[in-house]
Amino acid sequence: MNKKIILYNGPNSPFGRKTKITSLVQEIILEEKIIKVQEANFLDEYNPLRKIPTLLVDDLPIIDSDNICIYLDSISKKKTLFPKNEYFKITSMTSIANGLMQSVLERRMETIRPHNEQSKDFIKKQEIRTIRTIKWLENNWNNYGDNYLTMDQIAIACSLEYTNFRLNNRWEEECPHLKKWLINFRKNNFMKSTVPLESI
Ligand SMILES: N[C@@H](CCC(=O)N[C@@H](CS)C(=O)NCC(=O)O)C(=O)O
Repeated sequence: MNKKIILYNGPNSPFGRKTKITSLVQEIILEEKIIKVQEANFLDEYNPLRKIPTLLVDDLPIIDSDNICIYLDSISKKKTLFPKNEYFKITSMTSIANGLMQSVLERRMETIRPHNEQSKDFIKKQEIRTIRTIKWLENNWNNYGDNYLTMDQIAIACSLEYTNFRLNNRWEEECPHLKKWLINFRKNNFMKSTVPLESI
């Protein structure tokens, strides 16, 4: 019997976007529920961290976007997003993209705190890490022109678009390869249909 899969997601989460895209690409039917995570007391029963994305497979919670993507990939009949010969390259690049998302998110959370409580040093640190990471990807990520879709491509695209959405796209001036790659990757329907809701 088919399992009932619910994806608890947010309107703008880059981690959530990764999982939604994985479900679309891997053609997994699930119910997506967009929630306000701060008010989602019910989620604590499944995920004490109260974070999105959280996946529920019948009664089994799957926590963290990476585990959710691995799960969705594992039950799909489509080609894997984690081919064995490149597995650790793909997961490491995905972790870098996750860190980029986290940095942009933490900076954003700091900037919406009351002015007198904000730490300029903290904000600066996140901005430096963000720019350093994107430049590193420009120089070290060799996936341009690859016709086989892998998890790191999805994660990197989500992290760069989240940077543009919450910070700015100034990195594009110094990272021409990454910019060109993203412009092309954005043409995929799974990218177009998952743009952060607040940015529309
Ligand atoms: N490592 C987690 C990070 C998830 C995460 O940080 N989600 C944010 C939204 S983008 C969240 O739920 N924040 C709620 C909170 O911290 O209260 C993953 O990959 O799923």
